[in-house]
Amino acid sequence: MAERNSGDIDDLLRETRRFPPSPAIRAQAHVRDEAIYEDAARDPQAFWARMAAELEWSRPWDAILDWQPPHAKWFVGGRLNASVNCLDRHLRGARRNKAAIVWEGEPGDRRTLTYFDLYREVSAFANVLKALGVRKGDRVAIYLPLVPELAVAMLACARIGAVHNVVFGGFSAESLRDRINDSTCRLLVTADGGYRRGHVVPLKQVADEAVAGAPSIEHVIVVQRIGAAAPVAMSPGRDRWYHELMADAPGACAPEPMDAEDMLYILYTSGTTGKPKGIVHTTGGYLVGTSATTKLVFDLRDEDVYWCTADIGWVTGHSYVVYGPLANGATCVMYEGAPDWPAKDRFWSIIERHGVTILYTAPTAIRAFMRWGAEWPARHDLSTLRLLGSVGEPINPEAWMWYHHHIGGDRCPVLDTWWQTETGAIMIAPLPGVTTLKPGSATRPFPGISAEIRNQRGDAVQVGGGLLALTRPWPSMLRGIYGDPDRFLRQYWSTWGPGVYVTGDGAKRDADGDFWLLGRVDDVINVAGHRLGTMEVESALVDHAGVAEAAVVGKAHEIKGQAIAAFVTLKEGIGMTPALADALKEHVVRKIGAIARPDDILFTADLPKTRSGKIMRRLLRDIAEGKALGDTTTLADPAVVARLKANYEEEYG
Ligand code: 7RM
Repeated sequence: MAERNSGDIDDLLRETRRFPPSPAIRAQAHVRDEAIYEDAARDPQAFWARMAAELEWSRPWDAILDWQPPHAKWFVGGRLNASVNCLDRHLRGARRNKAAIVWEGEPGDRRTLTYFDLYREVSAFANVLKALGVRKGDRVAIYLPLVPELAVAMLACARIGAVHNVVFGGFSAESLRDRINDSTCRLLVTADGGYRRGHVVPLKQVADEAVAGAPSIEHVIVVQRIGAAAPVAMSPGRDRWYHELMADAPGACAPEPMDAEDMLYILYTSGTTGKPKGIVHTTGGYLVGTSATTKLVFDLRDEDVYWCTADIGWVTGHSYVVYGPLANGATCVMYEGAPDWPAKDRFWSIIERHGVTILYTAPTAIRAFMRWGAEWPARHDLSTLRLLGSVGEPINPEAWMWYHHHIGGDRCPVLDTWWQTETGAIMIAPLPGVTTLKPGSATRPFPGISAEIRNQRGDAVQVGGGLLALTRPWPSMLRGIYGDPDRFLRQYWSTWGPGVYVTGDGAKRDADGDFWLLGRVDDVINVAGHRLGTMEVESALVDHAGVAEAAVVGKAHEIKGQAIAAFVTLKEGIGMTPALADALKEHVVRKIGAIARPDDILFTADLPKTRSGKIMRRLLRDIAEGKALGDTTTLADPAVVARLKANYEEEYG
């Protein structure tokens, strides 16, 4: 994928086709005209209060917002329980017997849980957690494949007021351990394994390694996903089987009435240092943000079969596989495995089999489908689809058009949705009944959200490029970084004063007022929709005994959006061999997880540095992408970079 810049977008805009909402979409949409934007802009708090009123509260709020920049409290004094809003609330009417989760395992096994089934399972597991000593406010780590028990465990925590800390099943033992320790979790829920491309991922083994260095863990609950094919060691007294505990757990559990501002979960995400940040989300505002955006962006109706393909280990799965859709009483498809298993039409066969109406996926997946060819979707009946969504990275217009043409057809709007772990919910996206779409643009801020493009001086840019800022608080905003209030202030609220949230993304606004996202402007990279810090990967490399110094950059990649390129200097006497390059890649995988495996490793005697010793990543990016070198005048030794470029081209060019 070609990297985006402002000039490209000017060219694009001249040629871009516009897609106004079709009469069919408009006729049925929840939102059909601009009034919602105007009302929300006139009084954003009143707008959010209307959205909040659609949830069930056990105590009404006293005030909508208490804003002491950058600290916000939403729905002050209000009480509610997230699991009640996702489950109990739907049991009173016809949704009681509606499918909540339609799940497919990678090997082809299937399970359907109705809202009543899910309610019973969640309540029983809430009782299990309580019996093992978990109390309100305690942290529970969850390290599972994409099985229904993952949603069950999250909602069970929410039911009793425990704080979940879900760790993506692809992360290493060390990453899991650090995330458990940072938030001192009492209990871990894992599985004997998961399936990925026909192989068993040994989650329990990794979990054991992590827990060996995590003294706060008292119990490990193990879901039996694999069984006899993957026997696991159970540590007596510490480890318990999920199914055994559930066998005699009562199926009703009184929900804990939570303060709107009580913590719902912590989710770790990469930042600009080597240490991931524990993003804190609270109960009331988060649920308001996720439920309102799910309903209005996806124009959700009771008959929909909704599929967000994200793993629940990422924020997209938290907000748009679990909380947003379940709060709306939706039928949610979940799929455990890879899109090309057993063949490259797995997604399309799932859509056909379950009659999926709404598909929400990532540009990386779409670009892989493009590469595999339109003959794969063409084998299936995709006519049930009526809306398509995209998230995780900038979507290039070619991918947007392919998605539109080969998957959605003319009847489906394609909705690009921009947001972050920190924002909790969608911030910039079209509303399907109202917004004119442009391939490659996330279009406009959701009602009640106020976004601006700012230049380095902090002035708002009406038309043109700059840094994306959010200039008003919103209900689902992060409330902090767990255990690190200073980093919260410094990272997000110090550039333009405590009332303006810094997103870390570059963006451009066109003459129609539409937003075009350009990617990160900091040392965060986005590999296949997964967020990683260059410093994290550098720390993993430097951890290897042979490495003296490392510099990591993201380079444009046709499918993954970005790939990792690492420049490494070795210690005295260590040979620059291909075998060592491979060993370093494995070392990074072991330290962080497979998502962090570098594509390229280039050994070098020196790294390009400024006279003050700062590594110039910009130049390394130019080298990795085979571009002409930018300004090198601030370098201590310009010859270093010229040599490096020549070597890189020899190796990878
Ligand atoms: C939801 C999620 C957040 C970062 C964000 C952006 C990038 C996400 C889009 C996008 C362009 C999009 N959370 N990003 N969505 N860029 N258009 N529609 O991905 O915390 O993991 O990552 O991802 O750079 O800052 S995340």
